[in-house]
Amino acid sequence: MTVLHHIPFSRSFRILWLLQEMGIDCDLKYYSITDGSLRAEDFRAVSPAGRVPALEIDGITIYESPAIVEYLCETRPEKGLGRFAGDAERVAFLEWLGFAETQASILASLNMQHLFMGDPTPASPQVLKLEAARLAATLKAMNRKLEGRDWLLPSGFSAVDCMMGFNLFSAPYYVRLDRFENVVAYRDRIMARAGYQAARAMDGEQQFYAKDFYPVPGEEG
Ligand SMILES: N[C@@H](CCC(=O)N[C@@H](CS)C(=O)NCC(=O)O)C(=O)O
Repeated sequence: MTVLHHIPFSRSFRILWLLQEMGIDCDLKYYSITDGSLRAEDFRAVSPAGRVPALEIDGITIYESPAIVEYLCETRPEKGLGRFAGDAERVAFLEWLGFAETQASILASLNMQHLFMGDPTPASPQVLKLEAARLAATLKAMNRKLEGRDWLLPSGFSAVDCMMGFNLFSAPYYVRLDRFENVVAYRDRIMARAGYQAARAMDGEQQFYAKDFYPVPGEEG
């Protein structure tokens, strides 16, 4: 049986979504960022850094979302969601796999500072401003790349859309998306996909965000 170690609305959603796009059934094993379950010894045996996602499939366990994505694409080439060595889009595919984590690491930093830090160590407004600007820069780059395209790769939907697309559901808590019109249209296309909708139905309630938007302190107006 395929088992995805999962936290709703976290990076493990990328894998849940890709599995749905590929038509692979999975069981979900749920964790929480705050209840210590990621620090348990038995989970460390699954994911050494105590992070999700981790995926049990084909008799092995894999952690790190880009590695899982690459493995699923390579072992299921008939699904058409990978771009392999020799393919004209191989380099772009690899770049987006890396870019997804560049962008997600900024989101993780903003999440940490806005949601999980507090008294007695409130986050620095300067750092929050810098991180929001860095996130906006990644969205601007995406917006440019999406000009005249439906999906990140010119040939059509691929696994990198699951990697990058996931980030677009956290980014709007920190940066207004409306100035990135290609990104907004892309996000709408994502939400219309049956695979995305099936994954969302399985995902579970998000427990991170209590507000719709987290402005830079002092720039609330
Ligand atoms: N590069 C890893 C990052 C995984 C990661 O940091 N996941 C977060 C959830 S989005 C997590 O498990 N955080 C728990 C923690 O930081 O303690 C991947 O893409 O799989």
